[in-house]
Amino acid sequence: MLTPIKDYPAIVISGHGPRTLIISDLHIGWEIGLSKKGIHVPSQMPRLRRRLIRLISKTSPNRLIVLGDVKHTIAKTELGEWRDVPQFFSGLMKEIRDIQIVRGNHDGNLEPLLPSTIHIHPAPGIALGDLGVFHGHTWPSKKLLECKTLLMAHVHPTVALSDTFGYRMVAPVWIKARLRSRELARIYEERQTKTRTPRGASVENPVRPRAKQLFVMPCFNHFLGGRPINKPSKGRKYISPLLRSKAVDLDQADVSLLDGSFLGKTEQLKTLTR
Ligand SMILES: [Mn+2]
Repeated sequence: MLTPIKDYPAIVISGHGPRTLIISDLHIGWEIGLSKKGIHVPSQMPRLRRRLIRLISKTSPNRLIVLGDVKHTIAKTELGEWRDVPQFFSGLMKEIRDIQIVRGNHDGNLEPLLPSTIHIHPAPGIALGDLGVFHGHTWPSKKLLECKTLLMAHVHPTVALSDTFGYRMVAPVWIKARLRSRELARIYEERQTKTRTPRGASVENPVRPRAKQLFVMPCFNHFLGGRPINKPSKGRKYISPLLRSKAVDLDQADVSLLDGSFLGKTEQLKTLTR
């Protein structure tokens, strides 16, 4: 069972294996990047950690999964991250022992910063029963397509609503979209042919996706902005191959705020922003 936690960008998975709390996109150290531009903000890590500890005591999970982008710099590691990332996790280990990470695009060279008990899974994701979870900057693994439901992060979805006075409200949202299994199968067969099969040979294992539904989760670091799902962004495509593909019906996706209120379909919400 999937239970989004009211007022938090977090979801609890129960009913199969350990009760699991999933969050994503911590981006620890984003404020370090700001200081290079002359904007000095104290480390926000302790506040992020306090918020997560509150969430853990509220939901009592047996396992925590961070769905990618633990730190903010991409390949290298900033000096401040050498301090903040280990401190974040050592504080957290006192609250919950089973912590796992699915690698995001910002998680290069993450291993030296983490306690050795934290397991890092590759970016194409892991299956938790019938739910496949992955970060979203790469395609999910073929195995994940056999899960009924997929959950990704990475795009930090928000909604932007503006009125005639020019005021604009931007809020993080959950997205629930339908997946077109046939289109998914076609894409994966094409990829399989390109990468492994010698030319002319038939595809050995046809892909039979069962995945019908995709959830896109909001970013845990509330100091960061996001991508308004309902705002056309001149020529800029989604930074996620799955969301860019025809396998996802994004216009007909359901959009909800963190408190659970359902706002409407993406297509309708496009008329409410400028
Ligand atoms: Mn990402």
